[in-house]
Amino acid sequence: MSQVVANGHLSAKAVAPIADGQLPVLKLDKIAAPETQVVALVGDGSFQFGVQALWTAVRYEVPVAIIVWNNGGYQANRRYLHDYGRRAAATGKYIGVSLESPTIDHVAICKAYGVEADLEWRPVQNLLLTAGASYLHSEIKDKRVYAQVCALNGVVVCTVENPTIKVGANTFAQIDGQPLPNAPKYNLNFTARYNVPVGEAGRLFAMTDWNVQGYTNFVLYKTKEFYAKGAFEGGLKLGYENLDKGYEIALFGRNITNEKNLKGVIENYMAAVYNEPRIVGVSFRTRF
Ligand SMILES: Cc1ncc(C[n+]2csc(CCOP(=O)(O)OP(=O)(O)O)c2C)c(N)n1
Repeated sequence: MSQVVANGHLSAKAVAPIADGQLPVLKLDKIAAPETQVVALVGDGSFQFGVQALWTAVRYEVPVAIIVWNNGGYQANRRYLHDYGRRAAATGKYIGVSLESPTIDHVAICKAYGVEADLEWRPVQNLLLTAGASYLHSEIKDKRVYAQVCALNGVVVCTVENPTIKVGANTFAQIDGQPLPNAPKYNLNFTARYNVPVGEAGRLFAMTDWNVQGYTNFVLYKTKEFYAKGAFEGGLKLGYENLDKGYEIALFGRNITNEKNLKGVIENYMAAVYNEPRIVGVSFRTRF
């Protein structure tokens, strides 16, 4: 189930209190109904009124999506100013309603709060570029916490870089300062899609997608073996889509550069789990 929350500033006439659509309210909606997918559609002006809610959302891991409608100003107020006394209309000076010079970099704001950020750009017709970034810093802060390390029949089999202690036959590493396992430090995504219209409802398309993952540790302790850094994977899809009839046929490739990326480990056996090798295939998708 999904629910879209609009904030009422879609037209200049709908001057609902900004608070109705403010980010803190959305966050509360999500906490009250965790099974509901909450999406904030928020003007760039309104976004500024509750931007600090991003911090709370990240701290308490409240998953809301936020779409910022960016018209570079408080358009509703500009409209009022235009009508009010007609002075602004006569002079062309609309004071206090611009959000430009400096331009606000919303993606950078989100990154600063530790939120995932996405950017969509259509530089020319039929070409869509998207970029996404997320950053995550996790750190265990407790000198008293230890984790059992890779060992087979009492013999340590990997190269542990934390201080260790032995308790009976088992070896434990002190993991103070370590990041959480399987939590990439950052994720970068990039996609590009180009459409060539064919007739009324058809289009040929070419698309590519790329993902790069920052340092990812697969266990609780630090080793020379059990981590990945800068792993990347790319995909390619060439196809035809008919929007009227609702089908798509495509030739696709996954992991097209055939990267071998470590995805997980079986510690005691020093065994590695890798990603899928390059896959090339044909796909057909339709709607019923
Ligand atoms: C809490 C609160 N403060 C101030 C206002 C006055 N106000 C109404 S609309 C608006 C600007 C909204 O700007 P934006 O979200 O960018 O939407 P736009 O009008 O540009 O579409 C302001 C400041 C309000 N409605 N509520």
